[in-house]
This record gives sequence, C-alpha cells and structure tokens, in this order.
Amino acid sequence: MDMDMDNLDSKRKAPRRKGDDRVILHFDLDCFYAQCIENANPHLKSVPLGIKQKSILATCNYVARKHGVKKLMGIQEAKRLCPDLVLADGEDLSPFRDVSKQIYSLLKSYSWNGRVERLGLDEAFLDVTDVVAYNLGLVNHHCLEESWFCLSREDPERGFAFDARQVKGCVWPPDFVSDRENEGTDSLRLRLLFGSHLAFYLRQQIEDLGYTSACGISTNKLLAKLAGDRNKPRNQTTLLSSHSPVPFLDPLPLRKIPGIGSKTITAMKSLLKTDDDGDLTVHNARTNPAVSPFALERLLAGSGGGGEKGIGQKVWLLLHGIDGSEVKPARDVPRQIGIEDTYRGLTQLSQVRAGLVQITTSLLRRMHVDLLDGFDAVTPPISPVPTSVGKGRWLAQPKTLRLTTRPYHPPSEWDKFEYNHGRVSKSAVLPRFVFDLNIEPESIAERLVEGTLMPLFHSLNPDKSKLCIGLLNVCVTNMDRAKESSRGGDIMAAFQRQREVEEIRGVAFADEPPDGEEKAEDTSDDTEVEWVEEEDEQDGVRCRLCGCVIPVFAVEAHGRWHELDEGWVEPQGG
Ligand code: DCP
Ligand code: MG
Ligand code: MG
Repeated sequence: MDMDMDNLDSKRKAPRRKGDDRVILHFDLDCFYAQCIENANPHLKSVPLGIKQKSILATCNYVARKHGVKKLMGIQEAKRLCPDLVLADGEDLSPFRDVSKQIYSLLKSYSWNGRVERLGLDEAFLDVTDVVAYNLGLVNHHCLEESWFCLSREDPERGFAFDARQVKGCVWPPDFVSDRENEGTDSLRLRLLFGSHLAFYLRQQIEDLGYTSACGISTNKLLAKLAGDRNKPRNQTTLLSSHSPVPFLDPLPLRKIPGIGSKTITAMKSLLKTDDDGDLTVHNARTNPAVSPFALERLLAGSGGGGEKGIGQKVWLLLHGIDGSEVKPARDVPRQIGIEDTYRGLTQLSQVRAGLVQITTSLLRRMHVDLLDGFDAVTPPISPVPTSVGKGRWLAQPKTLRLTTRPYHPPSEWDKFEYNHGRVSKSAVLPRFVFDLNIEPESIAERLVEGTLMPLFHSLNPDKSKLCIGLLNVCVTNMDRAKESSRGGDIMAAFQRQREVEEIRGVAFADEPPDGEEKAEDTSDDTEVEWVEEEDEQDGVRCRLCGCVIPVFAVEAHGRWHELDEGWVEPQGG
C-alpha cells in the first residue's frame, strides 16, 4: 500500500509536452443535417428548423437554437419552446452521407500527406504539417502582409494571397500577445498562424458547396477538436497557448474531453469521492491528489475495469492536453457498410420482407456512393459534386452479406432482458447481380431479399409462431479491393476471376465462421474509444440515430445512452 502511495505521488508530475511539431485542423459542419435539408429547401434557411428522428430532434438550425431549442431535444419540448418550429424528417441518412462524402472528398483533395480522418458524418481531422512547413519555407519575412499560400508543390500559382501578420479568425487565449521579436522563423505561433489561413481557405471552399463550418487549429487532435468548439457556428479558433494548454482545458467539464467516457468519469468520481459530476472539471480531476496515472490505471485497467493497459497514463495525458494519436490516412473504401432499422415488433413475414427491401435499397444506394469510382476526385482543384451516382467502376466489392435480427423488447421487459438479447446473425455469399449498374437498386433489393435474405431470416428465426422482430440489420463486408490490372485494368474481369477462384476453393466465408452464427456479447461500453472512425469497426453496427458505427458489444450501452437522453425512442415500422 505504501508502495502504491509512493508510486502514486511520483507519477503525479505534470507530463512533459511533446508532439508540438504538428499542425492539425478539425472541421465540424454547423447543424449538419439541418444545413443539408436547408440546401435542398432554401426557404427553410430563415425559419427555425428541427430535424426529426422518431420523437427527438437529431439537430436543429441556429435560428431554432436562438429560441432555446437544442440538439437531441424531445419534439414536444422543442415545440413548447418554439411553437413555429418547422420539422423535417431526418430518418433517411442517405442525403447526409452523400454530402458528408462530398465534403470529405474536397478536404482530401487539399491534403498532401493523405492524412484526412473522418469522425462521424460531419467532422474531419487534417494533418497539414507538411503544407504549412513548405509554405513557411517560402515566406518573405520582410513582407508578411503580402504572403502567398501555395496549395500545390507542382503549380506555384495554385494558392491564395494572405496576410501572414495576423492569425485568421479567433484565437485562444483571446488576449494572446506574441513575442514576435524573439520568435524564430519557424515558431509554433507562425505555424499555427499559417494553419489558420489554410483552415479559413478550406472553410470557404466548403461554403462554396453550400455548407458553413467551424474549425479548430492546434497541435494535436484533442486540442484541435476542443478549440473548434469554442466559436460556433461559422467560425474558427486557433489555440495559441504556446506554453501550456492547461488553462484552456481546465474549466472544461470532464465529459467534454474526447477519450474520457462514462467509465473514466465513474472512476474519477470514486477517486474524488463525489456523486456529482456537475462540477467535475478537468481542473478538479487534474489537481486532486487522489488522481494519478497509477490510480486511474488501477481503476480502469485492473480487474473489473476492463480497459486496455496504459489507459491510466492515457487519461492523465489527456487531462494535460497531450494526445499523440495520429490523424489516420484517408481510406477510399470502408471495411463494411451496414444499415439497420428498429421496429416495435414485426409479427408478419410480409412486414419483415418489406423492412428488408427498404433497408437493402438504402444499402445498395450507399454502396454506390461509397464504393464506386467517379464520386471521388483525384487531382485538386476538384469539382466535388458527384457526377452520376450508380455509374462507374467498383473500387471494391464486398463478398459477404450478413443479416442480423433481434426480437423486440418492450420497455416493461428491459429489466429482464439485455438490450441485445436474442441478437443473432448469419452470413451468405453476396450474389454478383448486386454489382450490375444497369438494374435499379429497388429491383436488386427485391431479388436479394427473396433469394438470400429471407432464407437467412428463416434459418435465424425458425419458429414463426413467436415472431416479434425488434431490429433488422443488413450489412455487406469482406471487401474485395480492385487491383490495378497490369493490362490496363478491366476491373470487373479481375474481380470475376478472383471470385471464381475463391468459389472453387470454397473460401467464400473467408472472415466468417462456417455457419456465420454468432451471439452478441454484452459487457462494457465503447465510451472510452478515443476516436471512432466512422467505418472502422470490423464487426460493428451503425446506430441509426447518430450514424456512428458501434461495436456489437457496445450496442446496448449506446442504445441505452440515446434512450436515457431522450426518453424512449419510438421505433418506426411495426
Ligand atoms: N447526430 C445524431 N444523433 C446524435 C448526434 C449527432 O443524429 N446523437 C447527427 C445530427 C447532426 C450530425 O449528426 O446534424 C452532426 O452532429 P453534431 O454533433 O456535429 O451536431 P450538428 O452538426 O447538428 O450541430 P453543431 O453545429 O453543434 O455541430
Ligand atoms: Mg456539427
Ligand atoms: Mg459533429
């Protein structure tokens, strides 16, 4: 025990900052779903607008926010606060995904190192260290006000003029005074200043597509994301705390820190001996002698904690604004694409069939957006507007189709059953006709449901007298990436050959157990996952409310989280 205390004390030292050599931008679109709907219906821009999903608002525009309406508020409450609130349906996520992809493609086209990482549908990190370093090398320190920002190493004329004496947009701390006399030519301030001008330029490019955004500019992902939150909407903030980010972080509620989830908060409350997380700020946690990397590790990674080794140190670093995580390189195709819907008990096979056709049609549309070439531009500057969705080359073709079902559990049974109780999956080879771009998605969906999904459904739910379905999820996975053919690339033929070989070898279920049957694990939640890349979960399901891909084991916690926030989320369908 004494040793523990020694350890605890010796490790409480403020960690040394490292990794200040990067420039990271974090973009977050303003009231994203609302902007998508407004752009399709411009007359809605000036009225308070809420985007409805079941009985809650997924988001609302800033006109509505002026009336006190908030994201994830119940419809009734929102209507009470703002009787003129116009409601638009946000159940179909496809239009939001399309816009998301368009904006992501735009940002990607300006990256030199390919480090552009999506977070959810409306956020992206860019590591622009290289672009900034290149431009710092070109700058004329005697004529900063007439600087030129090069966007291309090959074409010096591609870029924009800017005033390198001033940071663009807001800065933190607001009263920051630079010691320009003493700063070197490659100072942190100057690098962030360059980053701020690039951020502003990129925000303007996004605005040319019709979307306003907020941006944070800093030296790591954690700080860039938090900085961007400072001034919203349609603004940007550069974190110029050259000495320490601690004063910036200290007043923030612990919950606001990405990477600090409910388990860490619970651990923190037990260390701080408080029940109230209202006043649990970064400052409280950081300065309390009971909190140390060691104490956190013991609670979070020890028996019962379940967290990965080193989590205590990681949280300790986050409390000091240190986050060494890299901006992940952009991926052109997701690992899997899944769509699901929840129902209040489907009892008839005809209802199941109809539900599956609807989900599968959306899934096919999504596959066109995400897996067909022609949507992504290659060389900047680009026209990121998609040319013709549904036409093009497949960048990758999934090999496996998976159906997941779960029975309906009414709220009265929640104490008896886990949220995921009875969740089962089964997979099959995805038939080739799915990739035929001459057939309408609706027809493909009908055929897929009849020929593949209904048989999977019957084998998952053999007892029809007890049919009461609460969830259907259809997912394509096991991506087969197109290889550039040495003979000039007949990609379809290459796919066909590869598939034939695999079918002969009988390895169609390469990443699935032979009968594909799996039972959901329950246990922990995923709130500790620091940066959940949208498509990155090999075995996740997409939450239909927030669009995030949730690992199967975390679905229960995630579902309850939505329910706790907003009361019972009324399922559509049955
Ligand atoms: N979203 C959702 N359910 C959640 C969280 C988000 O459906 N629990 C959707 C609706 C949002 C979009 O994701 O429009 C992006 O989420 P943000 O948290 O970035 O919220 P907004 O972009 O709407 O607003 P803000 O201007 O605050 O960023
Ligand atoms: Mg947003
Ligand atoms: Mg967001």
